[in-house]
Amino acid sequence: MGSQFVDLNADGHLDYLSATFDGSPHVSWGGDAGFAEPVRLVDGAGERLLVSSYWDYDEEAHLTTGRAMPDGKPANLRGISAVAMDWDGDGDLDLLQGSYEKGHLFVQMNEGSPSEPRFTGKNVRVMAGGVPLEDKAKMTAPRLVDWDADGDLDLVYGTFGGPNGIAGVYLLINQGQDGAPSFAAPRTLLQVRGEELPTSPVGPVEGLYPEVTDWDKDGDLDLIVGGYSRWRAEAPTLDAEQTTELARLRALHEAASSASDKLSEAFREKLDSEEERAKTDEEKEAAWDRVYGEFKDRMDAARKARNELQGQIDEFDPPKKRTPAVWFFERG
Ligand SMILES: [Ca+2]
Ligand SMILES: [Ca+2]
Ligand SMILES: [Ca+2]
Ligand SMILES: [Ca+2]
Repeated sequence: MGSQFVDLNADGHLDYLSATFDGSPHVSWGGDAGFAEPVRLVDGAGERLLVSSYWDYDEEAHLTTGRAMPDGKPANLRGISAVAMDWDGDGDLDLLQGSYEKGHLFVQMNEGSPSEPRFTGKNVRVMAGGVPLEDKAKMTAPRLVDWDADGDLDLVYGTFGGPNGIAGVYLLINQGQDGAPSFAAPRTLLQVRGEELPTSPVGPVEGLYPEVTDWDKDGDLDLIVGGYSRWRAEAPTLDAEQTTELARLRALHEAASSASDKLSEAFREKLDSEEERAKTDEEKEAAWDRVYGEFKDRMDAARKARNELQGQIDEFDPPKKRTPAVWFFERG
């Protein structure tokens, strides 16, 4: 998430940088033939870059480590966004990582060269207004851009929101010197509460990822924000006949759901009993194929009948929806 096209190894080809829920930034190196398979970015010691918590593919478990933390202590903080920029102005790209939990930002310096990045393996906490940046709305998806056109990079970030906080996009103005950024306390660029459901996906209320660019080419920077909208289409006013029809559809839907559930149960029971008799993995697989083959058409038909009825009901009584989209916010 928080992905970026950037030439991370200064070879003239754009690379694709992205962090994921496994807790580490990944890069797809660009070349003449396009992009390579993504690989995890590593530090100078060859260890994967991360904040603290991560998914370990060998152990198949969520683990935490303090090795990259400023205080050396493991914490429940997973890096899910990453962006490269020259933080200290020495000509090579450094890395900013945002954590999902608590919405912190960490910077990790590159002590290699533009063409051979070598990251220190130690994260430094990003401060805002003299205190560590924290946002209870979770997730910081950062972007660095000269918002106030004074020649230095300012920081814009979006948050997740949801039940634990209000989602928004915030601005940290850089008040520091060249090569030593120092950010003021966050200013709100956009804040959404999502208390009332609109009748169309008019804007994002959750999981806000901002991009900053002069979209309408009028000379100032605007926001492009990806996220989720929660909405519900306006319910039509039903006459007596439609009200009766809705009740009839609901009864049919209930019956269809129950029939579909019973069929799934019967499938599961038969499968369990046949698998119990199977002695080898091959026999188990054959049992699955046999029982699934026996039930598949009927299960598909039952699901289809139920879904069609739901579609008819939705026209009378529109459901709540959560739609991902991208919105443009013009700078006022
Ligand atoms: Ca490159
Ligand atoms: Ca640098
Ligand atoms: Ca600036
Ligand atoms: Ca503009």
